[in-house]
Amino acid sequence: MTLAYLGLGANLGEVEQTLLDCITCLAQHEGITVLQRSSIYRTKPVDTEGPDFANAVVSIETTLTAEKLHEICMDIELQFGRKRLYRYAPRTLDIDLLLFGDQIIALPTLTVPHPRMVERAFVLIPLAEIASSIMIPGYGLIDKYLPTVAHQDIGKVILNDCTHCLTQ
Ligand code: GSY
Repeated sequence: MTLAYLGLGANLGEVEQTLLDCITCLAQHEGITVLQRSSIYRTKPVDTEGPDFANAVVSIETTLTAEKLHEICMDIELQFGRKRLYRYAPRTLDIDLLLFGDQIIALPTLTVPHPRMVERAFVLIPLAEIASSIMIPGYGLIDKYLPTVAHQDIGKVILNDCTHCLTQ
């Protein structure tokens, strides 16, 4: 069993609902147990175009390998209508495998920890909410990176009529 963290993002469509539906979808998968969800945050696009994003991070426990989990995440992105038109196109759903236990993975198709996570408030702030002082393999404690993203524009979303939240 491996404890893993996934970063969720969307900037097309009903973005908050998409993230909640995505979590439901992950939880229905054999070999995946969703443990915690961070708050949902509204964030300005970084290295990409289009409207503001909704972002969140979830922790899961999984019996799957990192490669299989990554494959399932890409399948779910497609189910939610993601089209890879060009590298940084706006997207209906993006699921990033941020951390997979204490593993460091460098495959042609998968790098874990996610290579840009320590530069991004939309990853670090929700991650720190559910895993304060987590150790990022190869990088060190999250605390070291939080001040470096403090200037980035990010705000918590208050969900009013959420019927299937794990935590609000
Ligand atoms: O890597 C996730 C996709 N993505 C995002 C995102 O989820 N949120 C924000 N704010 N900017 C982003 N740029 C990219 S690429």
